[in-house]
This record gives sequence, C-alpha cells and structure tokens, in this order.
Amino acid sequence: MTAALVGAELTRDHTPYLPLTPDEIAEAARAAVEAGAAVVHAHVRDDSGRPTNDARRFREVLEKIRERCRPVPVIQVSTGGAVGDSFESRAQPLEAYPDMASLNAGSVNFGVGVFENPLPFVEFLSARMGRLKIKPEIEIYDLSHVETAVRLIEKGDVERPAHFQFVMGVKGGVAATEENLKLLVSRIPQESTWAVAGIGRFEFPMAELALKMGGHVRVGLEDNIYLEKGVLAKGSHELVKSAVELARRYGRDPASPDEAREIFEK
Ligand code: KMH
Ligand code: ZN
Repeated sequence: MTAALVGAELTRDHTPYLPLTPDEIAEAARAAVEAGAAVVHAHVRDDSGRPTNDARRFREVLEKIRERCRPVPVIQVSTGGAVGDSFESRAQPLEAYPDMASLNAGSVNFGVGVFENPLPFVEFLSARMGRLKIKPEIEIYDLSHVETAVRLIEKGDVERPAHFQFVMGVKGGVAATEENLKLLVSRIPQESTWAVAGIGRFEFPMAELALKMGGHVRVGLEDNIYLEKGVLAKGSHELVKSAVELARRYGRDPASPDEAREIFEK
C-alpha cells in the first residue's frame, strides 16, 4: 500500500488537511505508516506552501520521515513535480537519495495543462536512477506509456522486475475502467509488479479492482481528498485505513515496509 501524501496540485483551499511543512509531511507519513502504508510517495513544498523540487527540502523531509516513522517506510520521491516545472528541477529530488522515485513514462494532457515527459528526459532519469540505485516506479497515464516502458526494460535501462503504477482517471489520461486496467496489466512484462492510483472518485473502485486482480494499491490526498461523498479525509492515513479494510475483505494483508522491499526485489 502506497500513500501519496501531498502532491503538487492541491492547496489548503482544496482541503485544510493538506500537509505542507516538513514536519507536517513527516507526521502525515507517520500516520499513514501506522495505518498500514508500506511506501510513501513524497512531494514537498517551500516555506510559502508552493510545490518545490529543491533537493535540500527533499533531504530535510526524508530525514524527518526516517526519524519519525516506525517501521521506516519505503520512501519514493516524485520526479513529476508540478505541470510546467523544468526538467532540470524535476531531477533534483534524486539527490536526496530516496529508495524509489517516480518515472513518468510519457507525456499526457493533465487537466488544462500538459505534463511533459519526452523520451530523452525519461531515459535520462532512468539512467540516473540506475546509477544511484534508486528503484523507479514507472507511472503510466496512457497505453502508449506502457509501450515506452517495455522498450526501456527490454533495453536494460530499467531493471527487472519493474514496478508500474497505473494512474487512472486523470483528466486527459486513461479512463479508470476495468477494461482499461486489464489491458494495461496484460501489456507489462510478466514478472513485473503493479499498483493502481485511481484519481478522485475513482480511488476506491480502482483500489478494489486492483485488490481483486492481485495488484497493489495507492491512495492518499494527492489523488483524492474525500473519504466518502462530501466527507473530507482528515489526512492520507484515513484513506489508507479504509483501503486496508477493503484489502482485508479480499483476504489481502497489507505488506510491511520490509515485505514491500522484498516484493520489489523478487
Ligand atoms: N504532479 C503531476 C503533474 C509524479 O509524482 O511523478 C505529476 C505527478 C507524478 O505527481
Ligand atoms: Zn506525485
């Protein structure tokens, strides 16, 4: 189970429960891990609460997460940043030496903007992650991104077993449907691991499908701020707790961080 704690698109106008400072983000991680998350997907904010890719701020947040969480989760930084961020700045979080980092496999319309991930940048990031021994989480927003990722894996640019995150329901990306998820899963190398991040109201229906199909799950405020219709989640931990309950209904026990490390290495 992955908790996406903050993202780059939300503000306190969307939800007052959004963690912004390093202490708040570390506390959100602690609560999410206590609720059953094994992986935290981290973006960070500057002193005015705006998204930043600053390596020093990432280092500070990662240090606090490692200090505060027991057990210490697998820490994944974002190289997606916010729509419109420069490629140079988006590579900065790798300098905070996380366990994992997102690797967005292709460009996509993202709401009214364009989330740009041209192939040379994807290749640059995957090479840098390889050198720094950072495990990529390949983020997929559309079918063509899978084809790109498979080419990278076949070339040896991304090590096997690769881990995929299907981000479904972004306005401009692949729709969050069972048919689409089955198609995406059918296209990845057989030894790969995969998870689904359903956006907005698709978070729990897609989590349920992933659980049924043997996949993993991402929830958190970055993707969805509502625990149920009209009820704001008081933090990502409430969404994790709900997803854990759902998992148990399907006989799936959430992995501990150490178990997650083993799953990624198998
Ligand atoms: N903020 C989105 C444009 C990632 O973390 O790698 C991209 C994003 C993906 O959040
Ligand atoms: Zn993200």
